[in-house]
Amino acid sequence: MLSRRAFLLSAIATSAATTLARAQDASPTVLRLERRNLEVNGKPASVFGIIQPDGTQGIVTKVGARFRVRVDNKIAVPSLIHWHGLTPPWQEDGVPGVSGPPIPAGGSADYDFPLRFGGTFWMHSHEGLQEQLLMAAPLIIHDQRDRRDQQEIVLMLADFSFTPPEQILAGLKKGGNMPGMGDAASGAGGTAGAKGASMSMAAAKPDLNDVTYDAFLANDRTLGDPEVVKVEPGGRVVLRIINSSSMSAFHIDLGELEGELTAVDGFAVAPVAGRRFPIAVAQRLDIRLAIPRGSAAYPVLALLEGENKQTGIILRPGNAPIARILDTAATASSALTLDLERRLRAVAPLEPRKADHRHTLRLTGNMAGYSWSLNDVVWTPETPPLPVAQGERVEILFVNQTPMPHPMHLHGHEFQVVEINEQKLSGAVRDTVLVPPGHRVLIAFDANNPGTWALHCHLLYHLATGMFTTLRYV
Ligand SMILES: [Cu+2]
Repeated sequence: MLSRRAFLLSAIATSAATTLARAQDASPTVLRLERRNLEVNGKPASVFGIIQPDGTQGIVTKVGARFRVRVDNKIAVPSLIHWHGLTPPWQEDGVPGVSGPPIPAGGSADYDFPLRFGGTFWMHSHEGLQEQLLMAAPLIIHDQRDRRDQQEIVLMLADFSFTPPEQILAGLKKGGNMPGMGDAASGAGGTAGAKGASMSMAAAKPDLNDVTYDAFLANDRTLGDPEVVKVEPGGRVVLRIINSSSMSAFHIDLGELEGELTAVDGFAVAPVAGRRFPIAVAQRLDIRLAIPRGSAAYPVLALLEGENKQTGIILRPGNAPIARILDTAATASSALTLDLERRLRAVAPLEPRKADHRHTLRLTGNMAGYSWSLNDVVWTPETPPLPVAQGERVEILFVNQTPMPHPMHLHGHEFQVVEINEQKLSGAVRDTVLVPPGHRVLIAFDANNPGTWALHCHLLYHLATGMFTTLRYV
């Protein structure tokens, strides 16, 4: 039996331990939704940010930890943040009107769930058009793949316009910015003549880049004043590239360096060596690089698909001289294809199993009014969710019947790409897949996270005008 003194000491120790545990419990990572100022093309720009009190953008954490976060809404309007690629309980998924109400101005919300897997993820507002104003940040989860001897470099890509997003959307609805669609009255770029020319090409060429942007940003900067990252000559680097653009896909161009793609959307793939890798909106790429022992600087560029615009950062070993790189390339890049997607092989594929259900989602749109849809249904909160049952292996077939590519994103579940144009494969596990015009992409996932989940095109103005649905199971 414990003496009274021993009992008291032990009780004090227990209570101290409990207090300590509570203190740790009681201190979630705080993320503030804030206004912040950037300089873009030499002009001031007011944008949003998701920032910790110490100035860190977003979060770096580790697998197995809990995602314990408090979001403080310090902007003047409601907002809600989605943890892109994570698998929280559905009420913490951050989609206004689907997972819960937005956080009012001045309000806050708490999140607490376990992190099942590591990798490169991101967070962004799912409220209105806030994502266009850069309400987005990295969400990096370290795991056993991370090595002490490699330098981690996050490269966040974004498209930027001085035109307010509501005005961009209004312009799109009037048909102004859409090549091959409607009049050019409100066009941010091009003359009526140029529009006429692109109209005649619309049938033959995919329609890319609905919106004409003022700048493309890499870690908030343009090539006029790029971020220069110090690297070790002979050192190892892992690039974590996040395409947080609202509407823009890129080709990553490593220039003289050959990289090794090791993960897409956070999930490991059998390594693919190369100098150029496509990245659709909302996707991520983890690319390993070996920095040579020379004395040259190495730009990592992102080339806008179908155009000659580019952005990027510079890797600088030692004091290597840095040459100015223009934000306009000599030639236009091509449209993104699924050539790489076809070659990707998941390191940890879904376990083989026959699907219980297959849903077909035709990607559809009415170009005249800039309204986008799934199976010709423009989503409203009354649209019935896709029926799914817990424990099922579910397949979703995306059939793109429009002349535009659509990056399709499923919330709350990782999926595997299992067929492209009726060709079976054990493709990448990921959360966002590109479906080019005329293509059919089949994904499979396990219904293991009950709730109501968003499934949508990640092009912001497509999502905002109806290319969205939900699935629900309990
Ligand atoms: Cu779309």
